[in-house]
Amino acid sequence: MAMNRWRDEDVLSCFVTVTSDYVVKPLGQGLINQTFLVENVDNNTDKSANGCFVLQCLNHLVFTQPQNIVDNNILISKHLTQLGREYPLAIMMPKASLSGEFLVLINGEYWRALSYVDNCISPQTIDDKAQAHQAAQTFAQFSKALASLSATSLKPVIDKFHDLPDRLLKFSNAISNADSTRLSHAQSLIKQYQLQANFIQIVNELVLELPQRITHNDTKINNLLFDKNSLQPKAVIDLDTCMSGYLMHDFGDMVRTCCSSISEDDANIDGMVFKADIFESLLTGYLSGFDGNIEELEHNSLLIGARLMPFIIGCRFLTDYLMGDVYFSTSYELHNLDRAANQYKLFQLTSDYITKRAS
Ligand code: GN1
Ligand code: MG
Repeated sequence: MAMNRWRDEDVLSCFVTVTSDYVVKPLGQGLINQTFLVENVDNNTDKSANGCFVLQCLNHLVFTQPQNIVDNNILISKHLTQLGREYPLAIMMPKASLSGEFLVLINGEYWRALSYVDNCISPQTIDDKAQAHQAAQTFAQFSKALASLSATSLKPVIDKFHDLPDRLLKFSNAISNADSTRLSHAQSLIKQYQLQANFIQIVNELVLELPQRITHNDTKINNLLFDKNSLQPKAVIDLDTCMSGYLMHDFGDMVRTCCSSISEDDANIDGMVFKADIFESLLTGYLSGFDGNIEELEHNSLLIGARLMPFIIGCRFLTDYLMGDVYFSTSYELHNLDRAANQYKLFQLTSDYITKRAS
């Protein structure tokens, strides 16, 4: 998807003086915001040094207070910068508009710009244990670096984002209000989710004790950049949902996106296999990134988090299907239903593996 011509002009002219020097291309795979790379057509090889940057249109139906995202980003990037060599990764710096603003409202839409890191890849899957170890270690380093910033200093961007009781309430409201065709298509999957009362209780009891941290909250593997040549981790990106949370959510989302043999969109779920070796590497990598700075309860919670994230996100896909696809981008009618079935299968496979591992 590309921006409309008029939009290119309107938006670009807030950030650069000669708009004809730049081209705008879609960037990344986000389901919520629209992200673009603004490339300087003056063909220099190092894009980051050549005035290239990332431009993002924030979905203000999802992020009802976009200013909070921007304020959080400023705080995080300042804090990480102050850490100097202690934080070894590249930092996504907010880029001000020509009039000095970090968020601009253009034709009813909110736009912001960020620095761009060139010569990187963001993988969709991880097949290699060493890379899994590195990826988990990198997300852990990110949270560890932010441990010296108070969790309450960040503004909440989406209320109750990974709150299970709240997601279940929304799920049950969606069931009550769904149209009959969608409800009948979803019926058997709804029953499966509803059968998990024991698991839900375990999570509800756990969160009463867990400490709040600054977490990333969207640790999909494609939210990490790796250097194209050295394949070393280069940056943690997509800080939109970075706020107060639990480490088990971050670890769980990594497992969710690295340990399934198929993507979250794949409807062929009979072929799904849980990658146990990748799971073990993620766990050791994550713990090593904290270098001992993790409480015992948090450590133990990681195994619950690995089951929780496919459960919660599957439940959100199913809720959205029942509501008529109002939240996640979809490209066909059953897309959210397929995603929900996929995530439920992953929840089952992860749970089976974790049970087997404990015995
Ligand atoms: C959304 O937009 P994206 O892809 O970064 C969602 C995440 C889900 C993910 C599922 C703000 O993230 O919570 O895990 O889709 N982000 C929001 O692919 O709802
Ligand atoms: Mg995201």
